[in-house]
This record gives sequence, C-alpha cells and structure tokens, in this order.
Amino acid sequence: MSSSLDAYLRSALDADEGQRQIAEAIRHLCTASIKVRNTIIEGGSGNDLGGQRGDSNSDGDIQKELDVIADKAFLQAARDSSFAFFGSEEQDEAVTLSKDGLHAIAIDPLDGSSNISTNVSIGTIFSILPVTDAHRKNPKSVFEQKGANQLAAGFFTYGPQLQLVLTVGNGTHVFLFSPKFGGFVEQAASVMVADRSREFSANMSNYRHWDVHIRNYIDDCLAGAEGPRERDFGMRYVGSLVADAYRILQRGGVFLYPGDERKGYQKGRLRLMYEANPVAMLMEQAGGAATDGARRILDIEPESLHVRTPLVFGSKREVERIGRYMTDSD
Ligand code: AHM
Ligand code: MG
Repeated sequence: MSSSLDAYLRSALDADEGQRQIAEAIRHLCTASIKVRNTIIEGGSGNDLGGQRGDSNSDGDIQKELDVIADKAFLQAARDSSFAFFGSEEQDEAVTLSKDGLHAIAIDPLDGSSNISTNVSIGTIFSILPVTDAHRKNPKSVFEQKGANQLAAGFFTYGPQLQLVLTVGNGTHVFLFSPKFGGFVEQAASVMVADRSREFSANMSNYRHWDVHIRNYIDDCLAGAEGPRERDFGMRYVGSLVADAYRILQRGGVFLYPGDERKGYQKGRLRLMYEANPVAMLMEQAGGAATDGARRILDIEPESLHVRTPLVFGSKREVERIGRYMTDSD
C-alpha cells in the first residue's frame, strides 16, 4: 500500500507551528476537493454545473454554477484552516479571515471553466503565502508578494482521477484520491520534468495575434524534421491549465500563453497569483522552469491579486530556448 498524504504531511511539515498549520490547511483543502469531485460526479443533481449564473467574477468572466460551488467549498476550507486571507479568482477583493493567521491562500477554485460542460478535466489551483505583521497593517500587500515567497503550492485535478499535485518546497509530489481508502495516497514521490521535449501546448487559434518571436518559435517546431529543430513535434492543448501542466510533469513539453496586441490580452490570459505562481513553483520543484518569456515567474513583483502574466513553462531547455527567441532582435 502506498503511503498516505497524511503521513507525508506529518513528516514534511513538522518543523514548527507554522508548518503544522500548512499541513492542516492542505487537509482541509483536500476535504473541499472531495466535495467538488462528488458534485461533479453527481452532475450537480439536476443543476447544469456548466450553466451560466449571470454574475461575473473578478475578471469579468461570466460565472458558471460550478465556479460558485467550488469557491464556497474552498472558502469554507480556508475558514476551517485559520488562514488570515483568502484571495480568489471568483471574488474582487480578498476576504479577511483569522486575524492571527500566519498564512494567506490565493486560489483559482475552478480552473478550466470553459471545459465544465464538456466532461474534460478541470481543477483547483492554490498558492500558500506567509503573512507578517506588516501585511496585517496593509492587507492589500499580502497579495503583492512575489511567487518566490510561496510556502506551498499545488493543484487538484477533477478528471478520470482526483489527484493532488503538491509542493511544500521539497520536490513535486503527486497524490491520488482513493475512494476505497477514503483519502489521498502517494502516487509519485518526486516527479521530474523531462529536460527535452517534442511537444508544445498553446491555443493555436491565437497564432495570428502573436508577435513575430512567438510565431518564429512555433514555425520552427511545425517545420519538424526538415526544419531548424531537426525533429518532429506534437501538439496537445486541453485548455485547462491543470491538465496541461500535469501532462508536462508526466512526459515533458512546453506550454505557452503569451500576451498579444488584443485588448485584454496584452499580458495573456493567465493570472499570476493563483495560476502562474503555483504552477511555476511545481515546475521548478520538478526540475522544470517557468517564465513570462523573459523573466522568471517567481521573481515577478505583482501589482495586485488579479494581475495577469504571459506564461511559458515546462521542460527547462525548451523554456530557455523560447527566452532566446523572445530576446532575438531580428
Ligand atoms: P479559468 O480559470 O477561467 O478557467 O481560465 C483559465 C484557463 C486555463 O485553464 C487555460 O490554460 C486557459 O484559460 C485557456 O484559455 P483559452 O480558452 O483562451 O485557450
Ligand atoms: Mg484558471
């Protein structure tokens, strides 16, 4: 029998009270994820989970039924965990919770909303940050910390399996929910992203909007064995960040969501605090890399909770190669 998530948390997060609180928080997040998974499996008991509610979230996206259900489930988990602040994609302002809490959580409660009604993998992405006295005096500054400060990060995937991909700063670990066992068990002790890749992941319908550097990179991949890369590339794009990130952790590859000239897309589509940062920490902990094309994601100083960033992540050599294309002045 594989070891349990609980056993892992007890051994990895036992140095002090702060670490034990993070372990407890992860347990509560797991409970919320199981609720969301059960709601998905039951199909919302007659409600259309992918149906629009008419309200819009922090980003102006129309909220789906499941976005709201997931947001409520994870807010409850955050309350039960003694987090000081809860910053969610689904809410304009961060929610203040426990006044003595040592940590804050930034979360995308339901990642891949556009895939809800198509029965394709979707997920929840989270980032756990420290809270200091200075942050308590100026709560807005909690979610203006760079990703390098993250104490833990991860995502749940609601797909054929419910998985937790987690890092607390000592590698990237994968846990599988076992209904038989009633909890999460370790599936992979320490995943490593393959250094080289033959697969890229991007929404190719945006090609015409991209700048010449990104198009040059993609053109060279598409040219295959006859082109400058001298090998054939495959393309996979799910459109749920969790699923694209997990595939890359499993078999390498590179993901790109660059900015482009369209209104609202200058910094791409993905949010720094609760999408790019956690994925970047998971990638780096697995030997991969994540940048905005030029800068390391984890070094970016965010202006606010909901800020977006262009995002490139995956196999280290390929991410570095894209960086060279981006700085190429031709
Ligand atoms: P969401 O959190 O509202 O679901 O949006 C984020 C999603 C990511 O999962 C995915 O990588 C990206 O948006 C897909 O965008 P597009 O539909 O433009 O390809
Ligand atoms: Mg998302």
